Amino acid sequence: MPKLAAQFYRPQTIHEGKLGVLEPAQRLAQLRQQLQKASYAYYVLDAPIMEDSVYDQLYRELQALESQYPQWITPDSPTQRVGERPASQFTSVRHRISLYSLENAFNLPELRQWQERWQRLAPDVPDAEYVCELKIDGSAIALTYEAGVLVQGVTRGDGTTGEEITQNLRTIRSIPLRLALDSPPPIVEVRGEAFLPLAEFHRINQEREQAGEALFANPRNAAAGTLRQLDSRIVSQRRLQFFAYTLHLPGQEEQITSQWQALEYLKQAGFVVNPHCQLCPDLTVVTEYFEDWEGARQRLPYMTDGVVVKLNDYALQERLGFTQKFPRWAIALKYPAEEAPTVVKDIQVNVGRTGAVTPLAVMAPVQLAGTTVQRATLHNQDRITALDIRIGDTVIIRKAGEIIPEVVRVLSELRPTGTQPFQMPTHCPECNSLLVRPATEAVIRCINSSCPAILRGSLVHWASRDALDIRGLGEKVVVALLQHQLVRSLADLYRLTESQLSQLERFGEKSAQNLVQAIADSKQQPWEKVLYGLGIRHVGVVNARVLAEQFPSVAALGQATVAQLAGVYGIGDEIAQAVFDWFRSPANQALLQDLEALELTLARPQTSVENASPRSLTGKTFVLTGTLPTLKRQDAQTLIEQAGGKVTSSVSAKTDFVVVGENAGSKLAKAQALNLTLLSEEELLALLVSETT
Ligand code: 1X8
Repeated sequence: MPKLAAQFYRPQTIHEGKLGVLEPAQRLAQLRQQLQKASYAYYVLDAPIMEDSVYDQLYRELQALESQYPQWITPDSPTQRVGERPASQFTSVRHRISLYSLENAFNLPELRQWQERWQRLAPDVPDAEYVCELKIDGSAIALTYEAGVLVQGVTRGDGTTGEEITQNLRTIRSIPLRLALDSPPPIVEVRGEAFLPLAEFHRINQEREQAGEALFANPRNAAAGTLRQLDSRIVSQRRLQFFAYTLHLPGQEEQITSQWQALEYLKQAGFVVNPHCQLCPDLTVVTEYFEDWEGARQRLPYMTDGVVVKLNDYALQERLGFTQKFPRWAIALKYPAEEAPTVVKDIQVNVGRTGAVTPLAVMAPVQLAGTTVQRATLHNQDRITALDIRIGDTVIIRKAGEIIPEVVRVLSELRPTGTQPFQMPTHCPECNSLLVRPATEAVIRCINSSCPAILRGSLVHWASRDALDIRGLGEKVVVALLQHQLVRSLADLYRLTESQLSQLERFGEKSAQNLVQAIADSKQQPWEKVLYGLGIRHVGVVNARVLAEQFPSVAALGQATVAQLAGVYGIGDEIAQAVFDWFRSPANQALLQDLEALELTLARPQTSVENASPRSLTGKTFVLTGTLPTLKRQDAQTLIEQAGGKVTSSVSAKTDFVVVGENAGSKLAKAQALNLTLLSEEELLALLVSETT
């Protein structure tokens, strides 16, 4: 067992000599029990009760006794977790009760359709309680206990027949070898998911990399591969874990009448049940659970790929029964896939607005996390070389959060013949200057300040949504403007005329008019958006907002020293230096003078009370529940955060405000029980306005 810093439990017998006054059989039983208790406290309760060295000593004593009296070794003895000599192969076992797979729903409308379908079969049930559980991305396992002792563990297999891997499963510390029940039933079957925590997955892959072995593609494959290891000593070195979620108690059906009770029973019996399960009074609360976990699951130490929604009541489950393939009373509501295979059709080299030269894979279009993707960043030459990505390769791409998708690995067994390793160019594809690689960076750069790619990128960035938000000024129009030499700087945009724009291909009178208007309108965009639009290195949306708040005008920001800049909360030395340097460039000074003359907003409004007390929602905690009349959840959250507030997913006594929309569920009930302040959308907006004007 790993090191503990807990209060120590020292069984007295340890100091009484090997056997003390006990008979060997009694001592064996006592040791088993003590070690089981300690192991349960450590692995299941996460609350250690015994020091490592004590555990080890008792364990060795048990081993010694067992080798002396092998006829008394029991299958639930802690020594049986270590793993045995390799098996030559696994035996196939027919499941006593089939393991069904779950029907999938890929969005909330499909969830509602499922509800409508089961309700048609039970028209007298208006709506029912559901249990929501996180869908763990691991391997499904069925465990059989006879008289409370683990006798068999089987993989899911095809649902009818699986492989007997009892010896491997015994190595999993969160699987009890003996149930923690006083009078265990004659037979129990428990199902659940065996999985590898992410940290353990990375550790195993690191070891494999060092040993020159093939890497596991993901934690699910690593868990499945580990469970099918013939040598259970290897299994015991990989810290698999187990969450229990299904209980079968043949002949004792009246004892447990709902899934929620079953989870409770499983906990009592010594299993780990995923702590994030929730009993939901209706489908609206199920929806909230699904939405809340979409983001929160990214912070869990294991992989999940959706939510399993089950009707809680066993009687209703029984009434609905099964289709050929699925239970009708449960469904897997999946989060959009974040990884998908596709083929690299080309590798392009892009020059960004900072001069950074980045390779980009152009791929066959593929659905990923709910959108169609055909480009992925390849980062830099080092990354391409490490993964050996070539044109023609089949690759796995991944999207994590808002970031552009990236290639995570190459399926080299699918590589066509005649491909070549990819090499980045030595000269800029736009202006043919020699590219340089700064000593401390992995990127290569074009350092020609008049490289057309830099101006193009700056213009596209200036017009983008988070910057000046100029509708109708996308990449294609920017390219056309540059080709016709209509603009040479950001400021030139504000001198464009309708007649100039009408020269451009596919530009009618109306669209020319609209664009000129949109550009003129952008002069009203606030100082923080202009600052972001300038494209200073390291100054993204958040830093721009922070800086614009601290420095009320471009003049104030331009005069700030590096130390003053770095003194702002959230602004590090590197950012401070980048801002300082940007203002020292004569070209940038000229640009600012130009923009000022054109009357862009380069300062905060003078009269606003915002200057006196901005962000007065600082420290306030909000919870959103139900559907708001006009605002999307994300928009409401952004508004609150912009005003300095925090949005959390669960209601507690620490919550300051609960914003309540239509069909609000358990969160509303809890908020009322806690006597918290409830707000409608209208009241929220009023609060935001009164805080900022
Ligand atoms: C599969 C899974 C289920 C649960 C969690 N993770 C899974 N991978 C659960 O019910 N908590 S149920 C299930 C199945 O029935 N195929």
